[in-house]
Amino acid sequence: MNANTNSTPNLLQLFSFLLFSVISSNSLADECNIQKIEAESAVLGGKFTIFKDEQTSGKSFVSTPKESSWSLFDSNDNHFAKFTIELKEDGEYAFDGMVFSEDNHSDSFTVQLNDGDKFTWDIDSNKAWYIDRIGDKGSVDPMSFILSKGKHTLILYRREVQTKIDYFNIVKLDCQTKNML
Ligand SMILES: [Ca+2]
Repeated sequence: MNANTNSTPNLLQLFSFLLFSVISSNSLADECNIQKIEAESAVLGGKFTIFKDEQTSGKSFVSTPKESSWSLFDSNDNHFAKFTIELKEDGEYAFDGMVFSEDNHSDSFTVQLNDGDKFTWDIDSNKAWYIDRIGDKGSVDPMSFILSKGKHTLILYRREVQTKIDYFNIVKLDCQTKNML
């Protein structure tokens, strides 16, 4: 005879769960990866080199070799990985890099998007591959960019030697669809 005494709480729990699910799915729909770009597909200049690693995406990553001086804080235009990306629509975008740093002497790139100011992208020196959204150590980190449909250029310059990148995802922050890949 007590079989129905818990029916009201159960319905409330179910309703709460469904409401949470709807809110969660809506927030997820606000952001999506629209393109994955392998670092090894970049146009490389100077000391930037493709390294083979079976554990990485495409079995390769990009970095600069160890040198006598680890600190090259002045961005060096001769050493770069240049990506040309093409966006299908206007929007707000971010760039998520799969990166690796062995220590705090190998944990940053200098970044330039199109003709914008160069900035320092600092990553965690945690000796593990992880995703880090591109940001400016000196101001906004992570960053997003309002970009128009069409071609754009993203350049990573050498700043600290041996900072590694496997690939990056272009993320559309105002994404309303999951089927843009
Ligand atoms: Ca790769």
